[in-house]
Amino acid sequence: MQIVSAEVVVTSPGRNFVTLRVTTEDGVTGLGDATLNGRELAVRSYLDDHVVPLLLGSDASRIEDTWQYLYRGAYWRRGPVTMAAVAAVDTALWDIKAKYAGMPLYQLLGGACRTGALAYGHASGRDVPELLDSVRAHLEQGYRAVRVQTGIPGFDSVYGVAASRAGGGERYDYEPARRAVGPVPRPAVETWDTRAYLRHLPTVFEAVRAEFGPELPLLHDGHHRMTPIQAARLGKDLEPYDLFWLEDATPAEDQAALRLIRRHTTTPLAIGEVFNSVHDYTTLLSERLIDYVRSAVTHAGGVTAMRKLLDLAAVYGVRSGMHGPTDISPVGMAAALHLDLAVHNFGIQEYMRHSARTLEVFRTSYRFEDGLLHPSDTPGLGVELDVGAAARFPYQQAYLPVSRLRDGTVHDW
Ligand code: CS2
Ligand code: MG
Repeated sequence: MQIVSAEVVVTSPGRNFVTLRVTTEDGVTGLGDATLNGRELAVRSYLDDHVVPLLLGSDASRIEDTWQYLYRGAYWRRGPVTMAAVAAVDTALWDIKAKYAGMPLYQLLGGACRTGALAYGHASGRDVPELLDSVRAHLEQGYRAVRVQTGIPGFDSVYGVAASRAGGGERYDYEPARRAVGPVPRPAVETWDTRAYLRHLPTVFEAVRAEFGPELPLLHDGHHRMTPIQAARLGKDLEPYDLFWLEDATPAEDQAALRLIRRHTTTPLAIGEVFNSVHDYTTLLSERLIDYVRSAVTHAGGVTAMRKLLDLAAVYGVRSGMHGPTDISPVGMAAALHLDLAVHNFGIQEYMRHSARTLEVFRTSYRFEDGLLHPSDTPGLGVELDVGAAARFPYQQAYLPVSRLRDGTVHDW
């Protein structure tokens, strides 16, 4: 199972993606997602300049050993660029192993624990009536759980809120990365005020529960914008609306801060989309300060590392809620779905559908039916990359926005 080639494909079919394609001497190929929103070319360089040369001639079947070689062997470990690169190699090797075995990846991971993975989609509106329409549209598309984000009176643009209904139709697509334009391209700047947000949000959930009743699982993303005491207050204020989770209430690299939030509220907490290692979670898990782990295969070191993280989470009764916005490519999404099926402590899977253009480049076989996602039984991950189609969409520089308070101070976005 010797690796004879590995190439990094950067493509922009509507948004940027970085994909690693590894080929063995038998012509079997494996794919890994290495997309890091707004920093794509740094991962491409890490792979092209430092990882691909090490892969050539090595044995594709040695997945754990390759992971340790790239992680421990580099001496400089962790960090989003490194771990996205390691993740891509790891995922590609699992894809290859499953193809050699003639099995869908979830079978190699122990087989299915459930019939499908409950998915949530992103409902949003610039105001409450538009949000209610968006929730309705998601239910019509088959979603059985929705994330709720709205505009705040007095603010032009708020995290998680689509600027308009795409094409005037029923889709409400939210894509935070924006194409950089101008002679010195810079990220867009958004204005933020946490107090205005804290006042407004409970009224939004009141309206959504009044319209859709108590059953529908509702989620919300605070996107790292609160202090611990503000998050504690929001968690308490939202208790009557029975959230499935409140995500990223604080910038959680300060793990101990979660003790304060936890002391004050029973609203379930989800954290970790920007983490890239199990070590980012040790206090959060061992002290049971969170309920859901938000890491993605793409950013946390691949299938190998994600499986270990979820197994550790299971010891503390914490469940999965893998990150799945459009910046997780269809390859990263497929890898997540195989794990979703195979781990016992699955919670929910975020699923923002990719655009038709993206799906021209990535030929997927997973399905979304009755609110559940299903990886296919195709051997491997079940995704193929059309390299010719990818070449038609060259990389376009794009950045996530930056937040500033009204006085100009940079704030967490
Ligand atoms: C988000 C993402 O899906 C989520 O929960 O927080 O949309 C996030 O903003 C992007 O992945 C950033 O790249
Ligand atoms: Mg999030």
